[in-house]
Amino acid sequence: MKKIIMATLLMAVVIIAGCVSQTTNNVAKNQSSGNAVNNSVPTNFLDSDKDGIPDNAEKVLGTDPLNPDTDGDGIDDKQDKNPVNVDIPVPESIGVSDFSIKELVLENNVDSLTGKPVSDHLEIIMSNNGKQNITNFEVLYNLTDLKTNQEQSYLLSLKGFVLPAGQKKSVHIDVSSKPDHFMANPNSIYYTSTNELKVNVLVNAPGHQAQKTESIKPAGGAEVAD
Ligand SMILES: [Ca+2]
Ligand SMILES: [Ca+2]
Ligand SMILES: [Ca+2]
Repeated sequence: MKKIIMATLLMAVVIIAGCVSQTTNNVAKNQSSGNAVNNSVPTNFLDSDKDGIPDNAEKVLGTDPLNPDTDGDGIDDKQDKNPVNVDIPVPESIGVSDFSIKELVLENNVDSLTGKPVSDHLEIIMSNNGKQNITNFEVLYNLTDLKTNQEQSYLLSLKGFVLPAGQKKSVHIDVSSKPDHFMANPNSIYYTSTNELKVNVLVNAPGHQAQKTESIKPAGGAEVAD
């Protein structure tokens, strides 16, 4: 039922956006017969990630305006019947048991260098107990709103992330572009819900035993650090 509602909502938003876009084009055509032509796209109809859904419609749908494939399952938002849920099977990687998840930090995050508070985000602290650096990580995480039972899931490839041999290091999933930070959907329930959330995480790395954990984010929303 959720899928049907989501698909219908998506279709309605896209149709409305399409009509408005057509109207905008017509205005531009009409203007072209005059002296002045304004080719700039009104802010309301910007489609930053070019997935066919305007940024403001993505906010209504709960998808990411800067990511054409919000949930990372390989199907772009406009074609995806369930754009905030990974619909493909994600098997657990198997192999050497050399890395572990030390902690899943969901709020009151702290900058590891300065010790100062930073905005709430999903942070996975991992440890490599082996003698080889580990790369090519992939993270699947599920968010469940424990009041409404709404669920979302996202698959992220941690390109460029290295977990050095014998060391501990954090992966940050947020809206920052710093090193070791990976893109979160700013319109996900992590940021939009103020209810208690359950977060499940699966971390895969080819040739290494997958690691899983879960934790609860207390009610109150994602606070921005001062
Ligand atoms: Ca878009
Ligand atoms: Ca998008
Ligand atoms: Ca998708």
